[in-house]
Amino acid sequence: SVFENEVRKLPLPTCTAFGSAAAPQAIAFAATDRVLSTRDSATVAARFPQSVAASGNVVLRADGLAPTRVSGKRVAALFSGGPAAGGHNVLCGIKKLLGADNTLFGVKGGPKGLLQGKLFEITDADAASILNTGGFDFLGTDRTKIKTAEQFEQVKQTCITHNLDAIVIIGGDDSNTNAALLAEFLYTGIKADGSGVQVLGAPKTIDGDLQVPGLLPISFGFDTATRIYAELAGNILQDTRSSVKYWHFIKLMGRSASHVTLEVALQTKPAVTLISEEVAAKKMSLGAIVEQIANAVVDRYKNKGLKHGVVLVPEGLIEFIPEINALLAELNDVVAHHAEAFTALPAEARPAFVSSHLAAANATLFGSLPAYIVNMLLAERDSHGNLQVSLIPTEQLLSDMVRARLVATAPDVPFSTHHHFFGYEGRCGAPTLFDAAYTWNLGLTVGALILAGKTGYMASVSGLTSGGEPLAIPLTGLFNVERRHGQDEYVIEKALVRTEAAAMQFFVSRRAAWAADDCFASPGPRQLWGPAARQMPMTVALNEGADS
Ligand code: FBP
Repeated sequence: SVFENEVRKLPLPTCTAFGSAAAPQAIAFAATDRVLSTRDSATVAARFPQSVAASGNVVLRADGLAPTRVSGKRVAALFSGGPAAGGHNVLCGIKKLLGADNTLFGVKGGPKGLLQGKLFEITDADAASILNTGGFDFLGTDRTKIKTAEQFEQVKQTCITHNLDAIVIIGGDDSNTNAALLAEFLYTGIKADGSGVQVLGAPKTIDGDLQVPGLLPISFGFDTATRIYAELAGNILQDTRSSVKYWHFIKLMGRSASHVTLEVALQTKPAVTLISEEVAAKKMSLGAIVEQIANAVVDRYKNKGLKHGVVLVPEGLIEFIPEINALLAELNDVVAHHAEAFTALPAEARPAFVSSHLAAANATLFGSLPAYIVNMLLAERDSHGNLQVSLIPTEQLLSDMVRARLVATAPDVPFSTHHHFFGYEGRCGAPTLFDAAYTWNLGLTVGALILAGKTGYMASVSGLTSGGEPLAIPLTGLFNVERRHGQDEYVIEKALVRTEAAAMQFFVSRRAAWAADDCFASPGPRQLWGPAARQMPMTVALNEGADS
């Protein structure tokens, strides 16, 4: 189609480190003066001795073109977790850098496909057909966490069967943790000559919570998703200003951090935006949040006669409300301690059973929640132990509670509502120019790391406003140890919205004006050409020090 042809022609800026844009070449890497550490570095070094000894947790940067051409490498790449726009370009970048004298395989169906050895060779024609397309459908993806000894052996078997030299995991924080565990496990003794298999990561997630200050400004997929949500939210802001009768409650995806919601708020300026991290920092109760929204509804009506507005709700909010978090912690314990009795009960009997084991304050809060929330709080967690927040209708909960409050305190204020959840529609759109170029360069960086024989690193491109600089971040330098399900687990801490960060401060200084009257912006569809196409995410630009 015409659209497809035009998208294929999207200019993809290439970091100068790779030489010419038309024929990017392998690069050498050198140590920077940045050594990563966390509070648990000593424990991590003991668990990952080979990786830490090799990298010293030192960040690497490009150091000129590679002195010799490496050939004959066999590399397998997979997607892990939720889709994010630009994943296909990572594959194209790797393929381009590896060239015809190395082989790139795609792993079908995510980490599970790696366990099952579902590999196929990616050809130049494949790469040409997926360049600049959204989605992860070329390979597929899943959320299998590689954790048991048997699973690690299965991966080893796949490496041996396909004579692999390297594995690339394109994923978020949990997936990159898996990459580091595999890098250590496969460090030596896998191939006939006693050598190991390299494992590299690429930073993906629309949630934007995989960031390393000064080294990794954002994960890929965030820009595309937030521009799609901003277009949709902008359309609703324009609609409700036209029909002047509805309050729209919009839940925005982002499992934990509120980066997506903050970005969409900056792009569209709605009346009310909740930021989970601020709710936690200010220890706000559910009642206090409801009061804040209700006050905006009342003030807009009484001061300006406005019966409409938009409320942005981050998907992960519920877990950040301290009293709900405390309830969830006790709930998880109760369900774990009484697992047999709990699972034997029919679904409708479970809330009462759980409630009878809760402390009084938690039981009261639990009892005050509507059934549609209670059922989700008791629902099964995903394979990483996460509450499935995308299935919890927080937007409905808040609007129901605001309505109840208005009925009791301001019955004359009109309040008609609609509810939306923008999530899946943002993950697979054709990548923005930012994501297309970013992922292409991430792919080139991963390819260069493979040819340079590196393992246990996550690729990054920093200096996004000034041409881009390929970097390699040692994954072990990011790890902390967390106690989960009675065991120590190595985790990359999610980068949450920092309430003191420039982007948040920008929002805080303007939100009262956005609440008082209609000040919204409707940014329209994402642009592939022209000045708007070159705009980077506002949160990233502000946090990186761009002018407000
Ligand atoms: P990743 O962290 O794997 O990229 O996934 C992010 C996300 O889109 C979250 O925003 C959302 O909560 C979750 O995936 C939904 O998961 P699923 O696709 O399994 O419904």
